[in-house]
Amino acid sequence: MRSRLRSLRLAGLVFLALALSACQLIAPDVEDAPLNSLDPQGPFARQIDSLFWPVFWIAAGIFVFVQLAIIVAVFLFRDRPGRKEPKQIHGNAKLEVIWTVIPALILATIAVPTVRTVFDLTECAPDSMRIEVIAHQWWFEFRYSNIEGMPAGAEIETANTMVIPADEEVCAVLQSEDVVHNFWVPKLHGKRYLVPGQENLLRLQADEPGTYYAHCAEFCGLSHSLMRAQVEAVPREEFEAWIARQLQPAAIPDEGTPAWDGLQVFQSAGCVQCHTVDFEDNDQNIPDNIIPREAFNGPNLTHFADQYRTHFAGAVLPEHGEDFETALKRWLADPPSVKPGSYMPDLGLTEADIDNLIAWLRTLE
Ligand code: HEC
Ligand SMILES: [Cu+2]
Repeated sequence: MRSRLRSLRLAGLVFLALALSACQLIAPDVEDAPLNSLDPQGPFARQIDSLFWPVFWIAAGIFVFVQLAIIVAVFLFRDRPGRKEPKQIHGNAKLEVIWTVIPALILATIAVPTVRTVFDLTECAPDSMRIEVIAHQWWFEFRYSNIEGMPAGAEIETANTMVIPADEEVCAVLQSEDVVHNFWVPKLHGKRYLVPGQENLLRLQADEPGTYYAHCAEFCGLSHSLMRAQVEAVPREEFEAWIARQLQPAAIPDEGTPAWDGLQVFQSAGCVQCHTVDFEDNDQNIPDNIIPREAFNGPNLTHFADQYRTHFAGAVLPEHGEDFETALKRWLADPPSVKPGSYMPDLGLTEADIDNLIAWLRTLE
């Protein structure tokens, strides 16, 4: 008896610890991962929310009713000395009909708004801005083309931060380059899969400017838990200014500066096999990428130091409280030690190489 009580208490403690660690993720003061799906900040998330609560309360009501009925039955009909067997109701047609019809009615009531919401959220508004979201192990890429203010044929590629205009519908066109991933921005919408060879649509809209956190929500390999992103909603003018900045090529640093040395390291250490930087004039001392970039696609670094690109490496660096430069040093020195399995290898860079690379990466605004 005593040992049973003890193991029961232990199980209770383990459960409590798990429950509390889950709350960590949604506690408002944990800047690291404010992934609260009960705090809608846009019309689509609100649509899901206003479906969730009625269904939740109906389910909660049924739960309480069933539990009470069980408790009452256990006490009223428990076996006592001299008690006869209670009346059996097996095969009672009236009762069978009642307890089939009531659940059917409840389910039908829930089904109507559910189906309506599901269909509503499937298709984007025809005039909404389309932004491609491409999942990679373990980071999200965002591509912009055919957007007002962009010349025909121009394309913007960025990573980790998806910049959108606030208070406007954006249609995220979801794709994957490798395995199945899932793009989840809890405050703006529910989860949706990114599937290789298929396009899925996700409607996103934020009421107010702000940063909305995202996370890959499908286990996709070793560093799945380190695959995050941010949606940065900004006022319309700022969005247009951002587009204009992104269309600018990178400047080539002055010779003899640390940034210039950093660019030399970038070209000689193999970085160009996986990373693109779009320069003003590709002939100027800049070799063509040796391997066609489709062979291995790493984040486009042209605007690595953009003001909205506050995080890198799947938006997990810098870690909470760490400064950007320290994190970047750590990353360049040994990526797989930060993200297990990372496709960016340890390239055996010297400390001087890393310092110069950082000096150059800082110029890529
Ligand atoms: C074999 C391919 C490969 C090579 C070579 C490579 N990288 Fe990377 N790099 C990647 C991948 C993939 C990522 C994304 C990793 C992640 O987030 O999981 C990345 C991420 C980065 C990032 C963060 C970018 C962001 O916005 O998240 C920087 C900066 C970077 N690499 C710089 C370099 C430099 C400098 C070199 C050369 C010294 C280099 N890389 C060599 C594949 C490569
Ligand atoms: Cu993933």
